[in-house]
Amino acid sequence: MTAYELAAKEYASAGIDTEAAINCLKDIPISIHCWQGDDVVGLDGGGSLSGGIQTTGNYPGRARNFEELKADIKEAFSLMPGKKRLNLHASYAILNGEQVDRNAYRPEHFKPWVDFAKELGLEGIDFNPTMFSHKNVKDGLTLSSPDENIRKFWVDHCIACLKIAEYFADEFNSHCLVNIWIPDGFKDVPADRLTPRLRLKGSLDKILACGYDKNKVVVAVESKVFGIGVESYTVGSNEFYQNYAAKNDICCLLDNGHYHPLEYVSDKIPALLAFYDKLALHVTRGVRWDSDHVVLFEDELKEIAKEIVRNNAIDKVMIGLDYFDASINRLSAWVTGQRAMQKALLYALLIPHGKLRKLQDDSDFTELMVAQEEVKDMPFGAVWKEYLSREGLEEDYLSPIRAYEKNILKERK
Ligand code: RNT
Ligand code: ZN
Repeated sequence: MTAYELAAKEYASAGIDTEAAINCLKDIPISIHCWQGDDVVGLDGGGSLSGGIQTTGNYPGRARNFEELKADIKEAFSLMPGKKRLNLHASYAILNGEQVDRNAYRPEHFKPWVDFAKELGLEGIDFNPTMFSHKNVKDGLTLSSPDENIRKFWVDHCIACLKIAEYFADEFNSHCLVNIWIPDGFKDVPADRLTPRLRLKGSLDKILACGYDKNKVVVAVESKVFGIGVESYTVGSNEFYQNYAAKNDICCLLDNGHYHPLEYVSDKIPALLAFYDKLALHVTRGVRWDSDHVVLFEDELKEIAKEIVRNNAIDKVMIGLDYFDASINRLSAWVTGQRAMQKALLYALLIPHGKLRKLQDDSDFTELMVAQEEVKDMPFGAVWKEYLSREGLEEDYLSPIRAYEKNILKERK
């Protein structure tokens, strides 16, 4: 018997069908962020990274242009199992020298990305207005700025993004998630916490009133607790966006780096599922702060995956990745995080949730604890390896990445 056959038998005796788990996993789409490849620099020359987010490290080989970024994405994606979507920021527009600002970007500026995503056989493209790294981020503010012209510029940018999103949805016959995140906030104690939020509310109202097609485009708002240099106050806080989303029938995006370190996004997922039929995630790994470390196969990631799987929310939760590490090989960072997400989903698919739920409902917390511990030493690794081989992949992704580094990345100075 192979290791997988033995594992399948052991899982079967615990009431788990490993074949069903593998078949389910391969169809769960993960939206992969383009910005791990170039340290969130973008291609539109908007300016150096701002907005209270930071990449640290100077590992050689950063993609410096569209061609290099495409080549790196192609190589990295070829080592990732499962269904993939591409998550683009507006700052990755292909302008080809045209003098056009972000408030006037058009679908054609993203056609090269559509062609590329089709070439890779991706399921779809997700999109993000880029309201940082740009001269119109005035005093750290965008959609909440007291300057009406600044607000208008970014409202127009978001509306342009919604049009581009409709184009993506049409091209792939798949929804496009448009995630609105702004860096707006203050370093020190504000004199007024309400008015900036009312201005943000007004800006969002204008964006949503543009008449986008809700069947094609899913709009989400991403809250945050603080950023570097904006420690004291964030306009787009969790309470603000959750209420805004609920009242305006849009979607919340939870980034698990955007809460206090002892708050768990895994617990927020079922709370929101009680009210929303769609929910989006930025899966990341914050170390002491929103540091955007590479996602690893860790406890909180497993809990996040469990909440998606055991609540039958695979079709409701849109999983996206959001991390950027410039201190290690960027392709390895990409693949490690994506595989960790897939591992966590597989792990969750191999848990006897029905049995555990019954123990909870019967208040048999003694057996529940024991049974949850037993899950941890089931032969998960053998099923993971089987899944990889069915996806035409090996466990070792570092060797091909090392070869790529030697042949391609080393040439980039
Ligand atoms: C910032 C947010 C945001 C960005 C990306 C680049 O804290 O997490 O999602 O990381 O949009
Ligand atoms: Zn995020």
